[in-house]
Amino acid sequence: MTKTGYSRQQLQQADTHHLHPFTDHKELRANGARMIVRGEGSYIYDTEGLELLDGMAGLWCVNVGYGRKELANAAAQQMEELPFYNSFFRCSTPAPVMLAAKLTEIAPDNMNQVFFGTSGSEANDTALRLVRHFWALEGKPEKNMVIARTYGYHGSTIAGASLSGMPDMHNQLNGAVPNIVHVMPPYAFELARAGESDHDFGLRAARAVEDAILTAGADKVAAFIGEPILGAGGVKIPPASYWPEIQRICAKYDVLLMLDEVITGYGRTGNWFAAQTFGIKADTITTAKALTSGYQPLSALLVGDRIANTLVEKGGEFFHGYTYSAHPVCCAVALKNLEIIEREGLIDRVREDTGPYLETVLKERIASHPLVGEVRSVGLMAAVELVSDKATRARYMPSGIAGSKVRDYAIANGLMVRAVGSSIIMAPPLTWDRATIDLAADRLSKALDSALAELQA
Ligand code: PXG
Repeated sequence: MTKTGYSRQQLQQADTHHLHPFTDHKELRANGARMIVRGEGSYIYDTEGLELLDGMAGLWCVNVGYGRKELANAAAQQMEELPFYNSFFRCSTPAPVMLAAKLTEIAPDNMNQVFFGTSGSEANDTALRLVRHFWALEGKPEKNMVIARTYGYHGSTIAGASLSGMPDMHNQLNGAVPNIVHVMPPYAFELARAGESDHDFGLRAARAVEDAILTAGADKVAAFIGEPILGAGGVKIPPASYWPEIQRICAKYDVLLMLDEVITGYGRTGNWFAAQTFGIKADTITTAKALTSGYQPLSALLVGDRIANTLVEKGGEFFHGYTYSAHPVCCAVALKNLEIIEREGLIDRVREDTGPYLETVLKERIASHPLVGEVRSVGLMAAVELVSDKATRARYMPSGIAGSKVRDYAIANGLMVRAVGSSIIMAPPLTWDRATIDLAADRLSKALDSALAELQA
């Protein structure tokens, strides 16, 4: 029974009217969904009372953990005072105004403007429209191509899916937004050539962007978009040589740099933004998720001075906006969430303590397992690559089988993780301490043992 009095069976029955995101509904209806009914700290609980350590922070977002009364109170207070008013027609409300000011304080120096939406997908739609509008205002409307990457993820709206490089999504689009091209991702584990150093691979992956610019002609290319670390595509961490080379290429051909920090923003990599972790100077930074720790839907597109100055000085009205742009309740929760992150020193802790500790634990306790081909992490964002042969990096077949087995055993052992193809992904709340990391490693090790026994049977 849940707090609301519904049993799992009742909920699963009613759930047959609910179309879930990214789900095979026939399969779902055959098996039923796990019903999560409560969260507290680092744990979530289902209808059957199973306690799960949440290794995914909800969906890469609950950075301050569950059960924060302060966030509930911030929402309640704002709802009582002013549940909604819009930011159109020369109106505004205090919460988004103060939030925009706060965001420009913590963002890289050239980021002084913020546009709000309710999701990462919406923010990327805004970003795409904005960069194309920028070049039109600069008298170059034909400079409108965007270069993105295979396995990049930028959302599920038509623009988001078009920018994303997920083949399955593109197959269902039946008509993507025109003038978006995809180049190889910086995924050394699978794409580096025999004997190629990480450094050289990073340069080669970045130069795929230069090749695309030269093929199209620099006067046709508006921007490059990328996640600092590919998240949903499998926590693919670029070699250190990648981002400086991308930066050089963008500067050389006057191509704008759009960073998608929907996952990496707000502390995940040990700084407010991964732009700071990797030293990237961007023209736009898309953020969402952990801006409110997922307690309310909110996105913030940070806009750099170059684009903003043109928009303000030459733009007139930008015909773009959502009813819930700058929603006061979401913004009030975001302000309180950022206050908690700062007050508790969560980002410094990730950078100086728990991030390095997670890396050590993965290297010392997980990497040597016979199923594991590579472990990698930055801050509290990690991947474990699963292989059938460590030397050749061969995978178990059918594709993804090892990932789903390890994930299922991890859940059975009380650890929620996500499988992406042949890898296991973790992005826990930033509140995890060393003991919680140890516990997660215990549960993951056991899952690896059980999965290996089954795969070899
Ligand atoms: N950009 C990035 C980098 C993301 O990770 C989006 C944009 C879109 O945000 P919204 O709020 O519109 O979902 C995302 C979202 C997964 C998974 O399975 C990842 C996301 C969403 C759903 C599932 O890892 N990321």
